[in-house]
Amino acid sequence: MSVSDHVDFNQFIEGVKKRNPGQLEFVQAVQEVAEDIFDYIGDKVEYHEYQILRRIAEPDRVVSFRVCWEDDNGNIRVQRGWRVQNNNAIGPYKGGIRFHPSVTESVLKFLAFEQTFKNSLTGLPMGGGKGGSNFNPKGKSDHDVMRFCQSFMTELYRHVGADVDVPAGDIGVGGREIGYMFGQYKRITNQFTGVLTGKGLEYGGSLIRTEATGYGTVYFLQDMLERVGDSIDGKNCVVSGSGNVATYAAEKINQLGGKVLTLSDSGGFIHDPAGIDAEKLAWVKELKEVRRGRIEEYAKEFKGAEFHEGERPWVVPCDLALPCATQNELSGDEARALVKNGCLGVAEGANMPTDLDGINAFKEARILYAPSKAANAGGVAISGLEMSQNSARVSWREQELQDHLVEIMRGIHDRCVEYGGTAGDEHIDYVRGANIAGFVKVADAMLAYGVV
Ligand code: NDP
Ligand code: 2IT
Repeated sequence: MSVSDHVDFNQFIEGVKKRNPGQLEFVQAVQEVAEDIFDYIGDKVEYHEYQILRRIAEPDRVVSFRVCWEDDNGNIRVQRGWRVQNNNAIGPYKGGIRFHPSVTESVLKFLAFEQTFKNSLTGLPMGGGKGGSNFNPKGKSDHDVMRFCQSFMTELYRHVGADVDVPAGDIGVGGREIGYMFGQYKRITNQFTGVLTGKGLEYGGSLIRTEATGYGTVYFLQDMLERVGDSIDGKNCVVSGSGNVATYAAEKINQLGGKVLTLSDSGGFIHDPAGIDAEKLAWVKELKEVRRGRIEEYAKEFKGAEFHEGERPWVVPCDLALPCATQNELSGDEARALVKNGCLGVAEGANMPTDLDGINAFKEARILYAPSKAANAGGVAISGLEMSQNSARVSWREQELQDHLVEIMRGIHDRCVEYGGTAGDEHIDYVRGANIAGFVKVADAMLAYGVV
């Protein structure tokens, strides 16, 4: 069979669109990866013959279920839950759970697809999965959230397991929710296993898991800057989001001598020209984690800061930009505005925050641009080490884990350089590097298994 017998990129994408009607986010994620993979496998007959990309872009299974729960006022509420198990060629399915009203099957399929490549890039034995619900935790009491989490796990427990599928947190799912879900899993199965990561330290969690995604994103940015003889020190940074990833990315930027100018939430962004230092960041963490308030309160608390309702922070001139909130939060026009204002590096803490037009704008401008599957892999990497610790029934020391995180991020960076460079050109296409490096390991494992 010759390569020319096979579908080309356009036919492939048309097929993905036809098979996944209305699933815009999923098609977007597949398209972004497929462009680079088709180019790479142009002369590699085996990958075509065994339909490897076609198979990775078709989840192993999508489980959808009803989640019924009773709220504080005695009302019966009905939500939809999902677990997308995308690919387990190189390890148990692994990936977060998202609770947000915007969750759809398309969103979870895009996240599980991306997770497959991201987990491969970490070098650890983890397949790709993602789950969640359209449940909105905002404004709900702890008891509401507990009853929802218990009901969610009452169905999910059949589909997960320490060697099967290991969920963790994502938007709307942090330590509180993981605790409730782990408690329910343990109650139903009578087993104490590493079925979830991001657990509390008292019951099998790992040190630095909370910090790992944000810290790892900044380490990746630092690795890219170092390669071109630059650093984070003295740089103005624009960060979006104000949750787990955003706050720990901001913390690490501060530690490395950068200045954080912005944070945001779904209501808008705050701009603090004086910089969001460690003390102000502690206030934000308390606002978000304990009081569960809105970022606009920051502008009332700190003099000189402004709140921009309903807007995104990319209009603020900066050296470095870190989108850390959600998908498609940075458009082509916003990418071009960042470049025009002198931005020299972007590292994505959120998953797929930049749309396809924006990605092309960054590529054309040849700035340092780290796509999410590479830049935010630090979180799932420490999740992988939480799984190792749980299996061995040990807890590693903080410094050991900090060193692992730095090393894993550097390893991902170097793999991106290996696959994303062009002879005679110093510039690295980190998007291409991440896509191909992530693909190769999964693809070769799939080839080893034959057609299954
Ligand atoms: P959190 O729930 O802790 O925070 C999410 C933040 O994003 C909040 O500030 C939230 O604002 C904002 N946000 C969410 N949805 C929207 C929206 N539709 N429009 C504008 N702002 C929005 O989540 P995380 O910090 O954990 O996750 C942030 C991103 O990082 C996600 O893309 C996630 O997939 C990704 N990620 C997370 C990892 C982790 O370990 N937690 C690992 C790798 C990636 P509001 O409160 O108003 O909703
Ligand atoms: O998108 C992600 O990588 C996560 N939400 C973390 C997944 C995990 O299993 O730690």
